[in-house]
Amino acid sequence: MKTRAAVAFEAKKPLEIVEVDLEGPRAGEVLVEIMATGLCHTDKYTLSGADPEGLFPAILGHEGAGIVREVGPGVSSLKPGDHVIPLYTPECRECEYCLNPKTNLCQRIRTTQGRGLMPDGSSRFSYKGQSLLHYMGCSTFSNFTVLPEIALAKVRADAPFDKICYIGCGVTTGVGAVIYTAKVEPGANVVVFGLGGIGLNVIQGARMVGANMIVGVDVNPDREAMGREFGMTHFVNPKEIGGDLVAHIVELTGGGADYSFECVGNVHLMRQALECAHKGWGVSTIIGVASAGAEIATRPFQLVTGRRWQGSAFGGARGRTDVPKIVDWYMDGKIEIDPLITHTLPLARINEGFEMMERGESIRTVVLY
Ligand code: NAD
Ligand code: AHE
Ligand code: ZN
Repeated sequence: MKTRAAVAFEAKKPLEIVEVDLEGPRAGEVLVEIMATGLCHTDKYTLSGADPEGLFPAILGHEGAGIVREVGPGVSSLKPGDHVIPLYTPECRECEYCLNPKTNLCQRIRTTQGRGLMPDGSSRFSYKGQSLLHYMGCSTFSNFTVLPEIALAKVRADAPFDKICYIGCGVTTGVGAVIYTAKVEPGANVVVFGLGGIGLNVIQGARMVGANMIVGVDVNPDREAMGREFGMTHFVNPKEIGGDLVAHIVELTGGGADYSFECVGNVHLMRQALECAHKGWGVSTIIGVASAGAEIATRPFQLVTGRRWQGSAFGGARGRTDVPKIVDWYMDGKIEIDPLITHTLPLARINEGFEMMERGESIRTVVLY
């Protein structure tokens, strides 16, 4: 079939909206009509050329929601008409990783996914006879896409696509990092570095579990108002405090954060986030994706004296199990999504969404098909 897509032909170049060819689903695969997709900072990172797994030409996008239109042979858990959210972290429920309760990182199709291919090692997309690569197993910047059955969460049919697409990455990553990865307890003091599409969801996750202080750190003063709306109790702009940021946060929190989160992708902030964690027990979680070649550093004494450093991918969520629950939380009013979607655009204007992200004007832009 033909479908409209925003294609990344090369790194650092705007996406081009063209009609591409899409092959139907093979065994274990599903054809999905994407109804809406969010623009995540990770798409921009890959387009920048800094991602070692950023291969071109490709169809980017990994934060979508849509409807199953056709299933390939052997697909048993989904049928045409089902509403779904694509999962860049699949859940096969059979691999060594899925069977270990300590991780959400299903590895069943990780190798081919990282090479921009379907599990059988081929692509379903092409343009003028040239093969186009998939991205993060999702390629939601195409109106129709093909995914493995294990990379789709079935969700309730009354949830609006233009909001729940954000659960495909940002919401789950932020809220999940608090609940599933860090397991923040009621009464904890939490510090969040970076109040963008991910950090604001960390804030609402911390509010949801009953955190005490929720400190937001951002160089963009415009982020303070939204942070407070989502439960932030204190705002720190590093540009405005005189002196050392870590010392400032340690003092503000009465000894350091019980839990800190880095939601920017900056290795210097990762260090500050670790070092502002409380001596003896503070846990710092890295969410931000740093450029290839970047490395983190700290004095090992920071860890010897009881701080712990960890990371979180897709909020530690097991997609097919947890994503439908997070959709319920949204529909039941337990978490908010609507105010974070600051802009909507048609596919033809998708590049404007990345420009607004660059200028710090948007939290989330959603493309509506
Ligand atoms: P975003 O651009 O919406 O937000 C980034 C925020 O960081 C902005 O508010 C910006 O003002 C702030 N910031 C930039 N430099 C800063 C500094 N020096 N000090 C303080 N604040 C600073 O990005 P996003 O969509 O929220 O994504 C954030 C990061 O998380 C990215 O690196 C993205 O790739 C990553 N990410 C990781 C996962 C995962 O599963 N681990 C999932 C999604 C996104
Ligand atoms: N390909 C990059 C790493 C990108 C990365 O860390 N991705 C996160 C999700 S970001 C979503 O916006 C992730 O889930 N990582 C685990 C995994 O298996 O990819 C690089 O630098 O190589
Ligand atoms: Zn993302």
